[in-house]
Amino acid sequence: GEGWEGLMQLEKYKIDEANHQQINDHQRKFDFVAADIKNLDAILQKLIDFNIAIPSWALGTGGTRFGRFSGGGEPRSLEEKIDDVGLIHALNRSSNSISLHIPWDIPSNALAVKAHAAELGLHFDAVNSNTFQDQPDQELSYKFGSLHHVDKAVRKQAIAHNIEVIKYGVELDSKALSVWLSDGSNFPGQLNMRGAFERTLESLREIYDALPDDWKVWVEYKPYEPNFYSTTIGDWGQSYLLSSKLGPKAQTLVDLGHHLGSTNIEQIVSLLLMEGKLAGFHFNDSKYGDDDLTVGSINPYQLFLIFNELVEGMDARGMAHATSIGWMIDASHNVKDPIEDLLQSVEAIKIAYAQALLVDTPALVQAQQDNDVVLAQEILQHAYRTDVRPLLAEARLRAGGALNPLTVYRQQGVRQQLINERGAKAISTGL
Ligand code: PSV
Ligand code: MN
Ligand code: MN
Repeated sequence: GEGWEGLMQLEKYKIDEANHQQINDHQRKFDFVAADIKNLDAILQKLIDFNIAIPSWALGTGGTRFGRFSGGGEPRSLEEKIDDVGLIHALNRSSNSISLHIPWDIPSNALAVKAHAAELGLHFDAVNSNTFQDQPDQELSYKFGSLHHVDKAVRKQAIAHNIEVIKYGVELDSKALSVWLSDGSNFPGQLNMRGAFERTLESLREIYDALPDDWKVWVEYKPYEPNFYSTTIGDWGQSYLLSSKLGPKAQTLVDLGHHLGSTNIEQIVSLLLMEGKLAGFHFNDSKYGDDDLTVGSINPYQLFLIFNELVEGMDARGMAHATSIGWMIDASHNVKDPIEDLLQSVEAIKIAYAQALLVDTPALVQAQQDNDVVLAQEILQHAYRTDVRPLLAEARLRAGGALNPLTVYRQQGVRQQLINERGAKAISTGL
């Protein structure tokens, strides 16, 4: 709408003005940390290039099955969701793509949707299929699963849905289909687990065959929820088995919240990367399970250790950090303004990335070779304990964003403007 375009213009002007006010403070902090960094410009360029996709379902207040407390001004349409991502990207210059969940967000006019996104400097990341809920017009139920279902007719319906999602994605220039299945069982005896796995593989083969040449299918795993006895794609081994049987276009997607407590996720990441089977990430944080909390809010050290494996493993294989795997947030915002939460999440990811870029790799390799455990830990934690926030701010400044996105967002009263335009009771479509 009109109000929004006005806001966007205001934003760029206001961003520059806010940067101007903060520049001296920034420069002092930046000079301090920059003085100790040898390859400073290369690191800043990597930070500038690094973008994280925003899921279309994260712009509204998530809530739980117990309730949903909206903050108001939520996007009422796909167009308004794209507007919100455009705003995030204008502020942080690190969120240049959006990932759609279908049918929560159906791009009925793909050309118009694409053009609208492009105006805001956005493109479309992976498209997500949904066979974990029944839609109102749906013929057969997914109550007992989808791609693993004992009834071939249900499997066919779920396969057809995935192929339809690929078609939407092709129209949007997406390059990957992301599949998460809730298929599983709630009680011992309910399901033949081998049979379920084999049927899932057979169904995925049909979907795989429908992929365009330059596409990938990302197979996400999760140990439990909504099923509480078995999940048919329950861990990285089961996903890896499927993706390796399917072929080179299939890879394993790591959602950080989809692990049992204290799992060593960075080790999983390093081995998937080694095998060329790491599709990418759904970033979030968790204390107990699939909590979908703000990235870096609970265990930022784990996030750093994951990025340490990524940087080391990608450099060893000559992979471009920004483009060779998928980077996406998958979080739910129950008590925070979703836009603020997403700004925090992107910041946390880039902090972990910047810290990993600071690791003195040759020294670490030598310490490992010498079995100098103390020195190895010192090297990692020296990087982790560096305050890299001025590096991120400098990268944003150079990319045309805000030195401090959250401050500008608050100072400008953006949420209030969204409430004025969309209403205090505006509830996001989709999830
Ligand atoms: C399932 O918990 C999941 O992580 C999958 O990625 C879904 O697509 C998403 O959450 C839906 O919120
Ligand atoms: Mn996920
Ligand atoms: Mn999840």
